[in-house]
Amino acid sequence: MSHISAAPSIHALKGATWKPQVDEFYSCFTSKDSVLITIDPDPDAIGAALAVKRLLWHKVAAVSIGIIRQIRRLNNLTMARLLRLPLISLKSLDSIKADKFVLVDGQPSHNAFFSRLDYTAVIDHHPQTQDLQATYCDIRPDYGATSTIMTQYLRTAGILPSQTIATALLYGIKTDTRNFERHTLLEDIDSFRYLFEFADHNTLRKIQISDLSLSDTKFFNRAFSRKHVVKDRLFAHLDEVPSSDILVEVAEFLLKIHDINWTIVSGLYQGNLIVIVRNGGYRKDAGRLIRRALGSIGCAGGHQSMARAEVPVGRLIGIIGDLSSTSIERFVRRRLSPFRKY
Ligand SMILES: [Mn+2]
Repeated sequence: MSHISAAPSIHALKGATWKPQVDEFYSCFTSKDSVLITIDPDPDAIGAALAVKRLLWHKVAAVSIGIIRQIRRLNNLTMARLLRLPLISLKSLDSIKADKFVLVDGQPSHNAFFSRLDYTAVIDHHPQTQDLQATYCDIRPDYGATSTIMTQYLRTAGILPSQTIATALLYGIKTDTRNFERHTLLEDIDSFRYLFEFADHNTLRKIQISDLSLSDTKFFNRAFSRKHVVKDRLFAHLDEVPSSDILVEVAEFLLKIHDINWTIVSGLYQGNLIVIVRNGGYRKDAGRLIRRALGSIGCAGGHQSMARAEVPVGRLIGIIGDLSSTSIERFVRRRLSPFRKY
C-alpha cells in the first residue's frame, strides 16, 4: 500500500538535523579501524554502502564494500559496470580481514551471512525483527529507502556527493520506492530532489533500461513473427523459454503498440505452460480474466494490469492432445479470446 506521509518534520527537510546521529555514528570508529560494509547487493543497498564508504573515507584506515552474493539482475550488473563500483565478493567469513563491520539496508536476522558477524553499526529501513546488538543502530521503517537516510547523513556531514554516489543513491531511492509509486515519505522525495543535480542522468537511464541480454533477442524475433492479433489483444507463444522473465519482458514491450490493449505471451518452462497477461489497466482486470480462463486447470492470478497462469503440461496434454506450438497457440487464444463468454 503506497502512502505519502502527511506531516514530515520541517527540520528533516532542511537536511541538517541528523547531527546527533552522524556524530554518534562517527564516534564508533577510530583512524586505526579497517571497516567492511556488508550488503545484499540491490540498488538501495549499493547506494547506501557507497555513502557509508564516503562518510568513513579518511576517517578510518581502510573501508571496503562486500557483497554476500553475486549480482544477477542485469540492471544492477550494468550499474556496477558503468559506475565502476568497488564491490568485493565475500565468499566465506574466513577470508574477511576487518576489525569493524557495518550493515546497511538489512539486519543480521535477514541472512545467515549477516547473522554471523558482530556489527558496529546497522542502518536500515526494514521493520526491526529482533534486538540489535550493534553499537550504533538507525532503523527507520517508515522510510522508502536506506539511500534516503544515507543522503541525509552526507548532507549533515557537509559532504557533497560525487556523481557516482549521487547516481547510485538516486537509483536506490527510485528502485525501492518504485518511482514513488510505493511506500514513500516526503524525506525520500527531498533526498531524490537533492541528489538530482549531482547525478549522471545518461548513465542512470542506461542502467534503468538494461534488462535484456543479447540471447533474449531471439524470443523477441519469435514474438514478432508469431504474433496473432484478435481485436485489441495480441497473442504470442514462444515455446520453450529459459525463464518466465523473458515472457514478461516481451509482454510489456508489445504493450507499446498503441492500439493493442492486451498482450498475452506464453511459453513452456520447467514442465509448465506459463501465460503472462499485461494490459493498459484502465477499466480492465487481467487477474479476473486469467482466473476465468485458466483458473480451473492450473494456478492463475494477478492484479488489474498484470496476471500470470501456470498449467502443468500433463494436464495440458489431457486437454489438447499434444504440445505442438500450433495446439498450444490455439488453446491459449481460445481460452483468452475477447469473444469468449464466461
Ligand atoms: Mn532498501
